[in-house]
Amino acid sequence: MATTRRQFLRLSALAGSFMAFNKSKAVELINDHSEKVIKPIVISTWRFGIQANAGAWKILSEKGRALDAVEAGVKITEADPNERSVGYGGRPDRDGRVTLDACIMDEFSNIGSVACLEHIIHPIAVARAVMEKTPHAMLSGEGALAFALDQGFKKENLLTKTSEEEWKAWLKTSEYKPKVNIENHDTIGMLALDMNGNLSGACTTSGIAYKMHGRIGDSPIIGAGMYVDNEVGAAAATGQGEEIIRIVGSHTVVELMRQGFSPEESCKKAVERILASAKKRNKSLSDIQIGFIAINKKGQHGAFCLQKGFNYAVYSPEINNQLINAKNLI
Ligand code: SD4
Repeated sequence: MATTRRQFLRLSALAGSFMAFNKSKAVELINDHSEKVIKPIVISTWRFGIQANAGAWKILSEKGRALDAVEAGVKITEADPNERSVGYGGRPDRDGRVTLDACIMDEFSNIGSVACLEHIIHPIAVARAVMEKTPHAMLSGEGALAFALDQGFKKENLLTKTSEEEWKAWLKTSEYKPKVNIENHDTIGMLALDMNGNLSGACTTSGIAYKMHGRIGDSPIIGAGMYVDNEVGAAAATGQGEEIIRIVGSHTVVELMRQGFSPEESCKKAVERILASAKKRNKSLSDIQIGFIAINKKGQHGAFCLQKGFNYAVYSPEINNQLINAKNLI
């Protein structure tokens, strides 16, 4: 009942601002008396989310912490050389260097992140070490690598033969035109709600293929690539980082859930905002993808994307690790 009352009070406060809230949504919220919480639950981006979710589920189903689950889950994708967009085997930048971005956030709003990190197979674990062992939130480039080595992480070559050959072929034209849903689907974002009702999230990527060296996407930026508010919900993003950063995408999704919108509606509104912003700048988004995933405190989940082709994996007591196609805007 407490939640419902709080929602009602929030609605009353928002009523003055009819721009911010529509009436039918308010009615729907006031009628939402369900106290049912679906937990544990883990969701993650793209088809590789299935394998990653399975790893996270082992921890969640044994009453483990969401933070441990999301770290363990995305590590599976990071270590897989056949996933050409995350960690080991990821496509390099235009100089042939595999540079990794990752961030992690827990239920206490502890945050850790690494950007443009090279040679470390598990950037998410380095991000967690930044969170737990330094007074900082983000480390980048050489500093991040030095910190990782100091923490005992092993220096490795992450450029696989396949990635190197493809990059050399790309160099012949050096045409920078990422293919929607192929070179572009470069990120695993994972969100979990554990048996204690706590949320955490992780996000890790090799970024956009053949990017400029030093380019950092949305994925290591807390609030852009991923965000958790243990009172409300969590969100993660995938797709063209430059557009996601512009609206601080994942934070926007969480704030929309705070206003009472469902996870899917919140993701949709964030995608709409990106499209509206591009229109103002006369920029076409026809050749890029944007996707958001979100869960709220009740364990409800949702996603939305700019164009067809984005899916996400859900593992909960109700859904046995399945891929769901997100709805698209254009
Ligand atoms: C980036 N958002 O570096 C990442 C890439 C990605 O699907 O997720 N692509 O911009």
